[in-house]
Amino acid sequence: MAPAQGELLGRWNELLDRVRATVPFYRDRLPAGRLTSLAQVSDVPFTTKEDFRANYPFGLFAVPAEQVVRVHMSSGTTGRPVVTGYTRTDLELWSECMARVLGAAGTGTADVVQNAYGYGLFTGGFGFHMGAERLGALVIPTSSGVTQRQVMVMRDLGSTILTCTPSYALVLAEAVEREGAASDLRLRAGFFGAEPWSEGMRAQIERGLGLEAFDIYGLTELGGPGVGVECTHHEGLHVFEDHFYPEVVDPESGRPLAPGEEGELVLTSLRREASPVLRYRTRDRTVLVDKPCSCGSPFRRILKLRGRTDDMLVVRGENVFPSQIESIVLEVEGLSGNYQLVIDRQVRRLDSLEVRVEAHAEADREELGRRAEERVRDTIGLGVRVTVLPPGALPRSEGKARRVVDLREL
Ligand code: DLL
Repeated sequence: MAPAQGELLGRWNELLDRVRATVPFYRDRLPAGRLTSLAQVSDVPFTTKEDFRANYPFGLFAVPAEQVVRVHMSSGTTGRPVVTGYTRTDLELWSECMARVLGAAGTGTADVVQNAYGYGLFTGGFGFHMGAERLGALVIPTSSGVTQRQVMVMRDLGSTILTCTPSYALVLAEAVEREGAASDLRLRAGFFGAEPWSEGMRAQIERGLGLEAFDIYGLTELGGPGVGVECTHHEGLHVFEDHFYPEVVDPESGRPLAPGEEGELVLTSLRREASPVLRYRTRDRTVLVDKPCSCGSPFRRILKLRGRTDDMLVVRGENVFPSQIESIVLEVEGLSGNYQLVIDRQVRRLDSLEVRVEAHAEADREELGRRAEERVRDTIGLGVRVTVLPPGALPRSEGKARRVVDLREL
């Protein structure tokens, strides 16, 4: 059940007391006193990735080292990694959230969960593993990669649920097609997240693997996957509000936005013991929806994430998000979800954006490219070059895909 306002306020105050007593970083910056209404949450200072880096590795931990039983890390592309810790209770809470995630597709003891998220420092592998075990499903910990073996396992062991990044799901779909294995599969649902993906990509994955695709969101700073998941209506992700307090703010001013307005997601972990985090600026763009969902869940939704504020490309002064281009290009019949955006600045020192995208099969690639260019121009008013490549021409990813190649020397 989603907590009532009074209960939430109690949790906030308990959290504030706890971190003031245990984490010098929070003690020094939090306002004194207790909150008397949730409206005062916006007076609590934000926490950022830079704060995690500045307190690397254990500076933000709120329990003595003896109580920490696990850490996970995310490296990102630059700088010090983010470290997050778990007590035994944290692992329990996390596996409870992950069981709920998998429960969105009714996962149970009869299911065979093929977990192709990476095991290791990345939170994806272990998170899904614990959730599936908690539900009593059979877990196959394939981890990511070794694509041919994934297909073999899927077929021979009768996997019913697949968990991996959406870009890797596409790679698996291609492999299934290559091997003509589709009719031997028992897959019925998949949980895909860890990177932005569009509705067009969902359609390709569902078609290629014969399953219902659920979007799942989370991040290392908040303990990994399991912040929220779609229900079978697929109209946004329900945030587990008994564990996480979501807000959407204006990315520039930090001002809280009303439900329905698009901005940056800010998250607070209400219960984590080892690594609590208050008002974390996720840099992820979404909309908070406070209308009830027809599934009857008490938890509010965030709309499918639209990319990160720091992924925004500025091309000739226009703001463009890779996921926008992805959805537009995928509306062109015959193009696949394997794409890359290449930005360069050569001709008369103007930025150029080239979309490299693969065709599904033999096709008139020039004609497809022209159609995609037209559609991008009509939708966002930006002139781009679309180069359509034969199937298999672009690099494949086993985890998060690298979508943007920036060749500008800025
Ligand atoms: O990606 C945790 C995770 C694992 C989520 C497995 C879902 C499934 P990080 O490596 O710390 O953690 O990356 C977190 O990935 O801030 C988003 O930018 C992005 N991201 C995660 N889930 C989604 C999603 C894991 N469903 C960062 N849609 C986040 C869009 C997502 N972006």
